[in-house]
Amino acid sequence: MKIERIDLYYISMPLVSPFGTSFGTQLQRDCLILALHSEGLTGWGECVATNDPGYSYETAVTAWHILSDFLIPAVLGKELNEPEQLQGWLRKVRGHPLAKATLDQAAWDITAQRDGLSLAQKLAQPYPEGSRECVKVGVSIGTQPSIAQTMDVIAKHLGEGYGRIKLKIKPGWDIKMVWQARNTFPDVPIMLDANSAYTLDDAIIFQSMDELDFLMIEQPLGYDDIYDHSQLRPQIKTPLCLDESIHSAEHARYAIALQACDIINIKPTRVSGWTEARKIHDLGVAHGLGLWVGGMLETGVGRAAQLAMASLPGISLPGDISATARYYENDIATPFYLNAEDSTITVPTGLGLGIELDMARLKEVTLKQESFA
Ligand code: OSB
Ligand code: MG
Repeated sequence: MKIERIDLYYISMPLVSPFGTSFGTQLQRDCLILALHSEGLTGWGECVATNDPGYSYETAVTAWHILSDFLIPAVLGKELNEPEQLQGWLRKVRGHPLAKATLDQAAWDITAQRDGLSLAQKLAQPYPEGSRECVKVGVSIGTQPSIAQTMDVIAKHLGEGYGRIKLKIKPGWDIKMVWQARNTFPDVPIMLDANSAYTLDDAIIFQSMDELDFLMIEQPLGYDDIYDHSQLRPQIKTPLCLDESIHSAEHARYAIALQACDIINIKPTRVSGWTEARKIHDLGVAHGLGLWVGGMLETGVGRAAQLAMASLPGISLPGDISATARYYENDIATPFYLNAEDSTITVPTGLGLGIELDMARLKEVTLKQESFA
């Protein structure tokens, strides 16, 4: 498939409620949407870099620059047979995994469509078990103005049918809040995400949570650290999960060698895409790690691709992949719904991502558009 044309959209969409983390609060989500055209088919990708460099050094603006000046020129006109070829073409560009993953997603989508497969089926080809029809999901709850409001938001999402809750923590918004959550909801699977807000000197804070039976603590230490996490892990009972500091299968290998984590949050977007995410999946399975698929408040475009990743057989824990209504009132693609009876979302079965873009809505939220041919 010759890569004939690529369209890039910079979009901005209002979130249904503000999302607070240790690096800031978001009311509006900026991201990029990419359309890759070949042989009458269109593959879609979403770049999850947002307007500020809080989670990653990449932003929607740096991703636009890296995509339009380097990555798109490196792939235009190339003959795409399988999506695994793509990373070789992008290798000259150091870093910028979120920008690279945008093209990677579109390449997986379009080749799955060509093969007459859903993205889940295409990703699952190496595994005799195949992919799952439904994936277990939970909801990630941002920091709230008060502990009482946090308990209300947890209760609301449990009422909607979510069976696993993730709470964002940061210094000053941790011990009291999480004790209250455990006391109020003694049987609910709860996990914590610090988004790199602590240092090794804070070990005592995590030790004070040892008896609270949390599923995991995600990325407590530096966004680029692996070593200090390996020092923290034997000091605490709660399983340790890495998010921010794993950018490749190589990083996963370092983390395994250092015994720095029990669990990896696989965000395909954070590791340059689905090819690399599957390598981490395989490595995690081989070493007995817990694995799950995280999110970045994706639109339906990114959400469909998260669901396909989460359908792979080694994914063992519920993902941060909630129903569309938890993020957007009016999305740019087919909405996803929660199966409330078992806290799952059904993986799309259509070709590729298996979604339909609402082009009118996409235009409405687009701030900037450019085509490359
Ligand atoms: O650390 O997992 C994270 C959202 C934005 C940036 C980072 C993270 C998150 C989430 C939300 O936790 C997950 C989701 O529901 O998409
Ligand atoms: Mg995280």
